[in-house]
Amino acid sequence: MSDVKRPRYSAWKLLTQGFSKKPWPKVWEHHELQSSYDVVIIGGGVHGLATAYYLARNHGITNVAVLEKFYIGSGGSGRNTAIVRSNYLTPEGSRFYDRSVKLYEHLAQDLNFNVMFEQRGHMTLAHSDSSLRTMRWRAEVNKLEGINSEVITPSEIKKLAPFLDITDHPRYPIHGALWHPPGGIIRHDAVVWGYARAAAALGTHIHQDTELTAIDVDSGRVIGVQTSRGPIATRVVINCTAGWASLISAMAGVTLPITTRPLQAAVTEPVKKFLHPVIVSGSLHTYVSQTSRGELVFGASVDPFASYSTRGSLEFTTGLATHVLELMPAISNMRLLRQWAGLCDMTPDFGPIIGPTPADGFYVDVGWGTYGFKAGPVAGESVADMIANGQPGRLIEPFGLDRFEKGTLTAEKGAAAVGH
Ligand code: PYC
Repeated sequence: MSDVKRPRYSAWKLLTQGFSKKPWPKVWEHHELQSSYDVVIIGGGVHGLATAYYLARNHGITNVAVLEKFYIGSGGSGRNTAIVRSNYLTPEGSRFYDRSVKLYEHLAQDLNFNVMFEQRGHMTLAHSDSSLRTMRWRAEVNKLEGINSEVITPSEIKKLAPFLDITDHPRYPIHGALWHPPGGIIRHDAVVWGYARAAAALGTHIHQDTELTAIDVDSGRVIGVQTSRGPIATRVVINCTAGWASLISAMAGVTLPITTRPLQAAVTEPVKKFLHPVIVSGSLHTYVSQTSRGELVFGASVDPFASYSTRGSLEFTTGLATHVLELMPAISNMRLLRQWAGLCDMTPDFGPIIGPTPADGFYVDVGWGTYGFKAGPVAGESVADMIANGQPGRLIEPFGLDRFEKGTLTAEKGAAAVGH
C-alpha cells in the first residue's frame, strides 16, 4: 500500500490554514467533461464514489467519470440513518456485509478522513418466541461466518440499555435480543466526502450537476452516454444509483425487478447521552440510535406504496411516535426537529442486484432497498474487481441479475432493520 497516492493533510497544515486568511484549498477540482472515459459511473453516492476509488487504488483504472445529477451524497447516501452492521440471515448476506464492516473499520485510516465510525453495538429486540427463534437462527449463521453475534437475555439487555423495560408490563414484552457488538453508526456524509476526496486525488473526475439523459447502445453493446453537459464515449457504464436504478437501466434496454418505495426517518432535539447501542424492534417497526450530538435518530419500515416522493408525512410521524413510546415512554416530551425520506429500490428477495446485464458493457450495482449505505465499501470494492477482472467475484456472485431467471433468489429476511 505504500505506493498508493493519497491526499495528505497534516494536523499542522490544518491548523495554519485555519488561522490564515487564505481560502481553503478545493478538495477536488472541477473538470470539463471529457469526450471519452474508460469507465462512466452513474451516481455520486457512496457506491459510485467507492467504486471509483477502488478502481483507481486497487486496479490503477483512473480515466473514470462519476456523474451526479445534483451534488454528491444528495440521494440515499445522505438520507439513511447511518447504521452499519452485518448480522444478516443468509450466509451470502452475512459474509458480504461483514466485508463492508471490516472496510468501514479501517476507512478513516485508509482515506485519511475522519468518518466517525462508532461501533457501539446493534441490538435487535425479540418480543415473541417466534422472533427469538429467528434471532437464534441469525446468530448461528453469523457465527459460522465468523461474525460476532449472539442472543442475549433480558437482564443482559438491561445492562446494555438500562432505560428499556424488561418486565412483563409493556404490551410487547422483551423476550431477548440479537446482540451484534461490531454494529454501530457512522457519519454518512463524511463517508461520501472521504471517498470523493480520495478518488479525485487518484484521478477520478467527479461531475456534479450532470444528469444522464441517455445510454447509447449499438448492436447490444454500450458505446457511450448522453448527459446534460454533452455526450461521452465509453464502453463501460456502471449504474450505481438508488431510487432511479430502474429508470436508468431502462435507458440501456435493461428491465429490473425493482419497485421504488420511500423510507422515512426523523430526528429529535439533542439531549444528554443515555443511549449507547443501536436499538431495533421489528414488532414495533422502529429503530433508534443517539448521535454523538445527542439527537435521537428514528426510522421505520418503508412506506407501503411505490412512490418517488422524498417528503415526510404526518402519518409516519404519528405511527412512529406511537411505536417509539411503547418502547421508551420516558421520551414523550422530546421534540422532533426534522423528518425526511429516502428512496429505496426494493427487489423481490431483499437482495441487491450487482453484476453484468444483457447490454454488453452495462453493469448494475442497484436494488439496495434499505441496506445500501452499509454496503457501500464492499460494493465499491467488488464492482471495481469485477470491472478489472471481467467477472463477478465470490462475494457478489449470488446477487446477479440472472438469479431472477434461474430462480436462485436469496431470501434475505434479515435485510431491513424492520418490516420484513
Ligand atoms: O438494515 O440496519 C438496517 C437499516 C437501518 C435503517 C434501514 N435499514
